[in-house]
Amino acid sequence: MTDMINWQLCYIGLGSNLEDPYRQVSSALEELTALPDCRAHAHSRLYRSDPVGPPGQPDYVNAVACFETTLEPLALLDALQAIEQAHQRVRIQHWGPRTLDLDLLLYGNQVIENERLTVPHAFMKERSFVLYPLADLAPDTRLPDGTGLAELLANCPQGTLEPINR
Ligand code: A4P
Ligand code: MG
Repeated sequence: MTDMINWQLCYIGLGSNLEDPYRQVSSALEELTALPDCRAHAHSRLYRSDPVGPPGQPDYVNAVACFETTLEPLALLDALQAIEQAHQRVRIQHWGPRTLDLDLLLYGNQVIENERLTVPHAFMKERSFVLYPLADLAPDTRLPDGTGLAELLANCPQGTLEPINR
């Protein structure tokens, strides 16, 4: 029988710069694999990155995960925010330090604009700590507007972003 369920391929950006960021990101990757109605998980290498935003913050650890899901976008956001909460994320400051940040980068080929969700993620086109991990996973990615990842990478130097070898 044909699989009538609508599986959507989604990409999640993970970031942490507090309380053992490598451990925060590693365990969040595990927790993503345990989400209901999701399958075929993969993730990038973990990267160390300089903080974007207010100065004086610790370095970040960033990664990108992908999986297929039948969760609707807002249900997926709820699930991501529940994982953030479980990491006792404290929202002190916009773009400030955080124990775990999970951003929905891409959801299939959809463009989503509502009060809780902007997809593709608003800043993903200009953030090396999103684009390079994404290239580990899916170098041929195209955004819904047709922009190719290769073109975005060409305009976004890797700079000091570096994969972590552990
Ligand atoms: N929201 C809207 N669209 C989305 C989406 N696509 N994914 C809404 C997730 N959430 C989305 O987010 C505020 C609200 O955004 C959510 O309630 C959701 O409804 P937040 O994570 O609580 O706020 P924030 O993180 O302070 O702001 P923002 O704009 O999400 O910041 P970013 O873009 O997440 O950036 N530097 C390095 N090196 N590495 C990092 O990972 N991260 C940030 C945060 C800053 N500097 C960084 C890094
Ligand atoms: Mg965020």
